Amino acid sequence: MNKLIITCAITGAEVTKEQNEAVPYTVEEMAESAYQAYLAGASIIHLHARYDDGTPTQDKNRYDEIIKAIKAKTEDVIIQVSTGGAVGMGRDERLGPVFLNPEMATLDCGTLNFGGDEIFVNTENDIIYFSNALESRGVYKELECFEKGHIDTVLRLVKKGYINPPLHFSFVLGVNGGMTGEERDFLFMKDSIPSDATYSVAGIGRFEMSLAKLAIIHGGHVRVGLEDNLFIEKGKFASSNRELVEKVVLMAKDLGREIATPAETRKILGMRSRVWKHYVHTGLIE
Ligand code: KMH
Ligand code: ZN
Repeated sequence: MNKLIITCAITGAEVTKEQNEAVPYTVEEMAESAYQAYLAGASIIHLHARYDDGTPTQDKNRYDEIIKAIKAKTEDVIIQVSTGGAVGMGRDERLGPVFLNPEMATLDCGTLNFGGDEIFVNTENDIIYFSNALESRGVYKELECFEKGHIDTVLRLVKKGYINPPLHFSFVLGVNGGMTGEERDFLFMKDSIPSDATYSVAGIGRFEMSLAKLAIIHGGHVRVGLEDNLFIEKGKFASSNRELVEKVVLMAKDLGREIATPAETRKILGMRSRVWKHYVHTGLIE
């Protein structure tokens, strides 16, 4: 079986230090948390920016600081910036980090309730707008699908030429308002994408490790991290992002899957390295 790509979603936009003090906010906390996750086996860091007080931001300058701090510890790791940002942010605000020409970014593929009165808005035109921005800059897309209808949207937009291969999906399951994360949900999602597409699974909360196991068994890839889940086991907080990655690495070892390095990840996903090198050598690109 192919090697396992582990993504670590180190902080997100919603979880707080009040919930788990290991959630990183500052540039140095983010860089260290990303580096430790990388040392444990993560080849991709899914990145949201925060200010020091924890406020989420899509400010490209803040992203630039964080990315540079991570790259100072390891140039190797793949940075995947979020274009989802936080609920309520507008289209252009969310696009901020894309102006850094990052190596990889998320593309959220549909609207969903996000608990309480929150709605995470991704209209068809939003998706097309983000896809154009990413493709025109050569930024590798990860297609975030929170339920099956989002996959159908992607496939429609592929047919119309608005989204182009390579198609790499992320099934984000277990969000309050999205599809849940039972085995049948995972199988339905996995069987709904084209056979030459790749996928990773991000289980929210209690679904994180059960879905990781299913993805490892079925040849998919895995995302873990404090953005998605604050616990290492029922009733026990995770002490770090590294601890969550280590748990997946052990699981993969038990199940006979080797872990992909960043270089192997680039090959498996069909990524080009040109954009990343350009970023590293020149920094901000307007
Ligand atoms: N913070 C969520 C509203 C993404 O990173 O692309 C959206 C999110 C998805 O986290
Ligand atoms: Zn995210």
